[in-house]
Amino acid sequence: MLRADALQTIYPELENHIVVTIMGAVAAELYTLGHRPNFFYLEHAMGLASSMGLGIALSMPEHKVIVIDGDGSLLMNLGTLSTMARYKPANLLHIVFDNESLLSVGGFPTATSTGTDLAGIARASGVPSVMEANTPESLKSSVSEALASNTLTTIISKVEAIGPKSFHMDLPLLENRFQFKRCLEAMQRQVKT
Ligand SMILES: Cc1ncc(C[n+]2csc(CCOP(=O)(O)OP(=O)(O)O)c2C)c(N)n1
Repeated sequence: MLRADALQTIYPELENHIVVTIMGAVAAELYTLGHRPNFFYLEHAMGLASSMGLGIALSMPEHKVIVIDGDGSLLMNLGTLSTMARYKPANLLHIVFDNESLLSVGGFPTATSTGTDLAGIARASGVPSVMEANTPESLKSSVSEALASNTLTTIISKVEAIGPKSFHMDLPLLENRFQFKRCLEAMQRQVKT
């Protein structure tokens, strides 16, 4: 499965929720499908999109938060699975696109290419719902099921190590940051009124 196709298939599920992605290829792919003020692309801080998503999910329990992660990023911060499982926010969905590669910096193979099983690690960390979805259709149904279930879920999706031709996004990090913060504040105000 191509990650770009997978993203296109689940885009309707993403667009009305808070979304935090890792940097590089997947950020550019989502941005190209259609940027929204409720999307934040966490540049530079590899491995921490899930930590940021966890913090938002805990402080905004009325809203669903979807983290889009990569295998290299998750491998750099495996402790995030234990921390997510410890707090178990029901409104957090963690999608990991596993291309067995550090695609955004040249395609060096990661440990999932030599047998590391991220779904197994997520289960053993205590994440209450772990799914594997390797086709666009199964990913779409897994995402719908996870969002309806109100249960912390990690979905591991194997994808090909193919990214966009250009990673250019006409949205500087600071602009994205301020826009996203204001969007979240407006969402919070709506809950209070
Ligand atoms: C702490 C840290 N180390 C290294 C980098 C450089 N870097 C940016 S993207 C990336 C690869 C990310 O791999 P993965 O999460 O598997 O996503 P993919 O690029 O394959 O979509 C690396 C090593 C970084 N941004 N931060």
